[in-house]
Amino acid sequence: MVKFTYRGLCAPVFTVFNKDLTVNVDVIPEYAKFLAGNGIKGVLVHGTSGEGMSMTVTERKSVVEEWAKIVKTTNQHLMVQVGGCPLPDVLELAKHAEQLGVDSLLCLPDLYFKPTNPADLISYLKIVGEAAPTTPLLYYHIPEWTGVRIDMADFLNQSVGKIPTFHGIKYTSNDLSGGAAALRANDGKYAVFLGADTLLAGAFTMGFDSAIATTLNIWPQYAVQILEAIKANKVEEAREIQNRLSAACSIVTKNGAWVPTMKAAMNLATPINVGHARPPLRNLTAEQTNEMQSSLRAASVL
Ligand SMILES: *[C@@H]1O[C@H](CO)[C@@H](O)[C@H](O)[C@H]1NC(C)=O
Ligand SMILES: CC(=O)N[C@H]1CO[C@H](CO)[C@@H](O)[C@@H]1O
Repeated sequence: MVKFTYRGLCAPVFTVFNKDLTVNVDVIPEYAKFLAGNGIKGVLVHGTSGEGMSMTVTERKSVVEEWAKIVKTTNQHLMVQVGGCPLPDVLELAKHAEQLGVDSLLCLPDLYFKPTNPADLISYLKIVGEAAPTTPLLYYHIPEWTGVRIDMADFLNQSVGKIPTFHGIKYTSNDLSGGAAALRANDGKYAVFLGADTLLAGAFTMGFDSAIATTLNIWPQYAVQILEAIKANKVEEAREIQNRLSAACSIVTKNGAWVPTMKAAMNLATPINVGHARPPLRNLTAEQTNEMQSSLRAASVL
């Protein structure tokens, strides 16, 4: 029986691209140490923030190899997203990750032949799980981007006993009611990682204990403080920090898509330069980046 005990915060790391948009793996050790130094005990590689779906299999492997090396030093939990490409590639990435000894796998649904009901999704994840039989597997629910709108509580209940390595989901949706139902599925035995930066305080209040949020790269202290405040029943404090973080998110995302704007914010706010996003994502103009910088300063988050 494959165990999965990791709970808490996990940073969905960006892939660092050079100026010519080739992958840069040399920054990874410094990036891992920066996060570890800020209290981040887990990382997710090749999620949405990591642009895994914009990379070749070879590139994805090279990034995972570097993270697998450095987490041996930083003792961070290493979760790797292996989906979002043709199933044979998904299986190859899952096997590769398992061989490197990563701590868990996260998997998107097929993005073209989408599952339309829990049974379809369970049979897909079963195939993925069989490719990495000793590594815990989680499903990546992000309906706004995948268009896969399967009810998570229903899916989780139906999945019980069907996929030996299956342990939970990343729940990226603003529907907290559906998230709370997912927490209660299977008598609360599955891990449910919230993936919504602006809902941390609300979700932690409702019983979530785990999150994978992009801003953990940029302002790791905020989510850490929100979680601690809720655990200590300091609701006002949690709300105040959440408001500051949510205000920062609206400034950052004002002039573009989530990933390129968040990468620009990371470059402004931290010593780590993650470069630009790959097409089809469009990065910001110099004027937009300057405006972001002055607005973040005015909001006292830079
Ligand atoms: C899932 O199972 C839990 C019990 O483990 C139950 O309370 C809940 O109603 C079920 N939800 C759905 C949507 O089937
Ligand atoms: C609009 C803009 O700033 N585009 C830039 C995005 O990033 C690439 C790669 O660094 C640049 O070449 C573009 O000029």
